[in-house]
Amino acid sequence: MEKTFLMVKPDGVQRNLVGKIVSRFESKGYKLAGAKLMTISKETAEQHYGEHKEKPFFGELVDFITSGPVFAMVWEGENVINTARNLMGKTNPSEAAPGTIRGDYGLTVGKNVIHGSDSTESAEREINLFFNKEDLISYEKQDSEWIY
Ligand code: 3AN
Repeated sequence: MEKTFLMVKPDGVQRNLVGKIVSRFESKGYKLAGAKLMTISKETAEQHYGEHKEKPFFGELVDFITSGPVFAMVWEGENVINTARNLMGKTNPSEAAPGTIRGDYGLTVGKNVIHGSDSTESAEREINLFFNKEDLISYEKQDSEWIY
C-alpha cells in the first residue's frame, strides 16, 4: 500500500494544530503507520530540502524547519501521496483553497503549516530519512472494508 511522509512544521506545532491536522487524515480514512514529535538537525534539514539547495530561500527554509519541534508522520492508503497534497492545498497559503489545511491555517509561503511528499520517490526518501523501519507499524483496521 502507498505511503507518504507528512510533517506538521514548527508553526503548526506552536499553534496547536497537530490534532486538527491528524484528524483530517484520520477522517478521510487513511491509516497512520508512524508518528513522532522531534526536532530536526541542520544536517537532516539540508538533506530533506536538498532539491532546493540553489534557491535563494534555502537558508531560511532550513532555519525555520529546525527552529522548533515538528510532528513527523507516515500515512498509508491508495493514492495517499497525491490526495494528501490536495488536502494540504497549494504551497502559497494565499492561493490555497478554503477547506484545505494551508487554505484554512497557513499564513505565508514559508510558514505554511505542513509538508507532504510530492512523489513516490520523495516519499520513500523522506520516510527513510525520518523513520527507522521498526518505527512503522503494519496493522489491519477492523473496518478495512471501508477505509485504509
Ligand atoms: P511544497 O511544500 O508545497 O511541496 P515546494 O517543494 O515548492 O513546496 O517548496 C518547499 C518549501 O519551501 C515549501 N513548503 C515552502 O515552505 C518553502 N518555499 C517555497 N517557496 C518559497 C519562497 N518563495 N520563499 C520562502 N519559502 C518558500
